[in-house]
Amino acid sequence: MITLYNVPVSSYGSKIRIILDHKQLDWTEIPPPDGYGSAAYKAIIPAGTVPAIDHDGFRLADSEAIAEYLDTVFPTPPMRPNAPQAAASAREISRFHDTRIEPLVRSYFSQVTPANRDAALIAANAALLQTRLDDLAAIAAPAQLMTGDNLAIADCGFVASFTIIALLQDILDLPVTLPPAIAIYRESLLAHPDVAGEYARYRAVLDEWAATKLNA
Ligand SMILES: N[C@@H](CCC(=O)N[C@@H](CS)C(=O)NCC(=O)O)C(=O)O
Repeated sequence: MITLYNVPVSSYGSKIRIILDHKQLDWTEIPPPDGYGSAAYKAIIPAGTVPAIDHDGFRLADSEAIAEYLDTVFPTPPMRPNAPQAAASAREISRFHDTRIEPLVRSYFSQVTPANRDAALIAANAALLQTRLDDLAAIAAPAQLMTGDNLAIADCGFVASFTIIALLQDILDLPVTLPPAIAIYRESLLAHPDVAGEYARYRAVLDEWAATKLNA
């Protein structure tokens, strides 16, 4: 049995939910007791971060570690290429997302509440985010998905990030444009049958979260 510790709006959590569903695993989700980072949660998951899993008593944090563990223990359908160079390139893309794109996208969360907005910060971050998306277009060559036709670990983090970027474009007029190849990739990814359900859930949760901030 797999228990996923998660909070609804976590983008790394969304990445793991897609993998669990794609592999058709039995899993349940619970919130971290007293919230992430709490002493109660750290007694279970010492890193204190979400997502984390408990698989029959084996506990693990960090979305990339969890993704690779799940793909090793439940290898069907495989979510990493076999060939060493293709596997390493896929991991490079996944790490680029997790370390270069997601943290930057998440840094806008504080700017959603109108009273907290800092126009100069928004503009500076937008220029950096545009650079990183342009870098992604140079690093990756999606066809249709990151590693070909099949859903890979390298795809899963982008679902939440694309959703957040669209929200920010909408409410902050964020001057960021997806490079053409990445825009085409986004359409293929969000339409994938094992992604569409999580995409709809995440979008609804994010919209609800944003509505509370916009009315704050
Ligand atoms: N590298 C981690 C990052 C996870 C992460 O930053 N999660 C956030 C919530 S979305 C969190 O738990 N933050 C708690 C903290 O920083 O103490 C992963 O991929 O799982």
